[in-house]
Amino acid sequence: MAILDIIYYPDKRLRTIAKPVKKVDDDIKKLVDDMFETMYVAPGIGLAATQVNVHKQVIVIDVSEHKDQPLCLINPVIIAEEGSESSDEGCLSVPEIYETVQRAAKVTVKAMDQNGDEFTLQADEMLAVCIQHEMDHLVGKLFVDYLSPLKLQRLKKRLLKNMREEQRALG
Ligand code: GNR
Ligand code: NI
Repeated sequence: MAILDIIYYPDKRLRTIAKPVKKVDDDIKKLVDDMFETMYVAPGIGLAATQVNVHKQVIVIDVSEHKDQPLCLINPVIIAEEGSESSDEGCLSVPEIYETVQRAAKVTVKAMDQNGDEFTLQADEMLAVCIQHEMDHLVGKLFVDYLSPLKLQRLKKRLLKNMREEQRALG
């Protein structure tokens, strides 16, 4: 296994549209393993292939408390959604920034797992948020895209400040 490099906003590569996976072969299985390792090390509750600069429709998620419920979604499609809910979101590609985002409260998603088997999953709460957040990555969308222009401007200033502080800390 290997830990993959995560790319950071405003990197244009995060805007790439991911392509469907044609066949869940050994290369895809290795990608999934590496993405799980990268997500657990980060640590994060989800990771989209887009974030490691692989533009295929592959997502890994684990929202469990003990990090023992890995979930892989390949070529995911939302087939039903219900309600709406606001929650605070963060993103490994936008470090240390948390903002409130409104999304569907419940989603039903159809996807393939890491063995290429199709499954349907009903999700609510954190899992529903995470699935929608990760599926956005696959179409080049980030949670910051939902913010008002004023909030986005403030966020950019904060990011610049964080970057400068990090540079200073590195000497
Ligand atoms: O680790 C993550 N936490 C998180 C918190 C609230 C809403 C969404 C997320 S996903 C994020 C990992 C990530 O960036 N996935 O793309
Ligand atoms: Ni993210």
